[in-house]
Parts: sequence; C-alpha cells; structure tokens
Amino acid sequence: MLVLITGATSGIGKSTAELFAKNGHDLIITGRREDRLKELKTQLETNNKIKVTTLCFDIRELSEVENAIAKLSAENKKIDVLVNNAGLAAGLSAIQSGNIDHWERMIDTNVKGLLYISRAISNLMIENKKGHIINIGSIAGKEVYANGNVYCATKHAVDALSKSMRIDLLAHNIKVTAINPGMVETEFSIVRFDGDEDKAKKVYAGLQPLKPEDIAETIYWVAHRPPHVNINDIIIMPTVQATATNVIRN
Ligand code: NDP
Ligand code: 8X3
Repeated sequence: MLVLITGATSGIGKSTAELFAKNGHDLIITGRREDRLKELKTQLETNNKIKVTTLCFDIRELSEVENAIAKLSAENKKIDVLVNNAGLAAGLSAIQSGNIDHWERMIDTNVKGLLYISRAISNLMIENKKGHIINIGSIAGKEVYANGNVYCATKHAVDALSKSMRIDLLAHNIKVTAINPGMVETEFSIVRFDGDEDKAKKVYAGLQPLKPEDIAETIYWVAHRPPHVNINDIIIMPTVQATATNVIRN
C-alpha cells in the first residue's frame, strides 16, 4: 500500500506515518518544514524496510501542490491512500474581533488546501481505478463552540466535502472516509495560540486527551478494511469529553 500523508511533520500525521511504516507500507510525506521531513524519512527508512518520498510545499499554494504531484515518479503516482491531515486552528476569538489573518490561514489550509490536493490525487486514483481518501475533520465539524467560529466552519466544510466527494467518486471505486477527533494533544494548541505553550497546556490540564497514536490506529484500521467495506464517518473522543465543550477535569 502506498500512502500519502499531508502534514506529517508533527502530531497526527507523524504518528500515522510511523504506524504505516512499521507495518511495511511505502509513504509520501508532506509538510512545510523540510528539516523535519528529512529527519522523519531517515528515521522511517532506517527502522523499516520501506521507501519514503518527501514533498515539501505549502498546501495553500495551488501551484506548489500541483507541481509537487506532477513531479512524482510513475511508481509514486499509484497512491492507494491519501490522508488529508494538514490543518490548523488559529486563534479563538469572537466573530466581531477575529483576526483576519487567522481566518485566512484556516480557510486557505483546511478547506482550499484540502481541495487542491484532493483534486490532484483523485485524478491519479481514477487512472488507477481505485483509491481511498481519508479526511481528518474534527468534532468542530459536527458542533460549534463559542469563539470557534471560523475553525468550526472550515471543519464543517470538510464534513460536507467528505460527503460530496463520496458521491462524486463512487463510480471510480474510490472510498472516502471522514475521521473526526475530539481533543488530541499535539502541536495543535501551540499553533492555535501562536506559540504560547502555557496557554496550550491549559487546554489539556487535568484531563487525559487522545494521543496522536490513537488517531493513527483509527486511520490504519479504516485503510485496512476489505475492498467491499467503507467506513464513512467516525467521531473519536477522549473518554472524558462528551461534546466539544463538556469535559471532566480533575
Ligand atoms: P499539528 O500542529 O501537530 O500538525 C499539523 C500538521 O499540518 C503539521 O505537520 C503541519 O506541517 C501541517 N500543516 C499546517 N499548515 C500547513 C500548510 N500550510 N502546508 C502544509 N502543511 C501544513 O496538529 P495535529 O496533528 O493536531 O493536526 C492534524 C489535523 O488534525 C488538523 O487537520 C487538525 O485540524 C485536526 N484535528 C486536530 C485535533 C486536535 O485536538 N489536535 C482534533 C481534531 C482534528 P508544517 O508546519 O511542517 O507545514
Ligand atoms: C480540534 C478539536 O475542540 O479544539 O479540532 O475544536 S477542538
């Protein structure tokens, strides 16, 4: 199985790359931080008998996405699974005081970036007559919460896109799955709060959040169902989180 994972330099994407690598699958890993991509490639190829290709690009830039995919070798164009994971939250503010740059980063990455790469890869999958697109949504794509406005909107867009991609790609033997996690401790909150690590830690204070490995295992399981089975949609939460905002803390 050849698996392309966007946003593999950290968090859920990195854990997913490690799990697929451990099980012998070749990978294409993407992200903007080239040093981390190279380091991960070395680590994965040293510890496992697999081939890892790195693609360093900003998923918000259509030309960068298209060039990176166009330059793949014929062998690397036979992608079996696309994990649309690259994404972020930026800020947590009421709509009337939202930071426009934050809004644009989220919309351009979580919605437009996901669209750019999905268009490019689904055309390769159509040529190969099979494929599986796994979109990482969020509980924020199923509910909204105070000050989550634009992040929630982008993840609701991922929810809608997963449903409509499934219809559009049905005739082409391409599965589409959405995985919607609650709180996962990664660099997510550090990014959301512009590098403020203390503020980020408070998000998970007094509770056991999900680990990126929990989502990686879910992605791996979904990707390994038999050809006649597709998992449409999963919501996966920490046991102590009932909804986006109902959590039990010690
Ligand atoms: P991390 O911040 O740890 O990882 C985010 C990844 O996305 C990084 O590898 C980053 O790579 C990549 N990325 C971000 N922006 C871009 C860009 N413009 N171009 C290319 N790659 C980009 O966060 P998570 O692992 O938590 O997040 C992964 C996904 O999971 C996101 O879609 C997030 O919305 C979703 N999610 C996270 C939850 C959580 O609580 N953590 C819960 C629900 C969903 P680089 O910076 O190198 O470009
Ligand atoms: C990340 C989970 O609850 O911070 O998608 O929106 S939440």
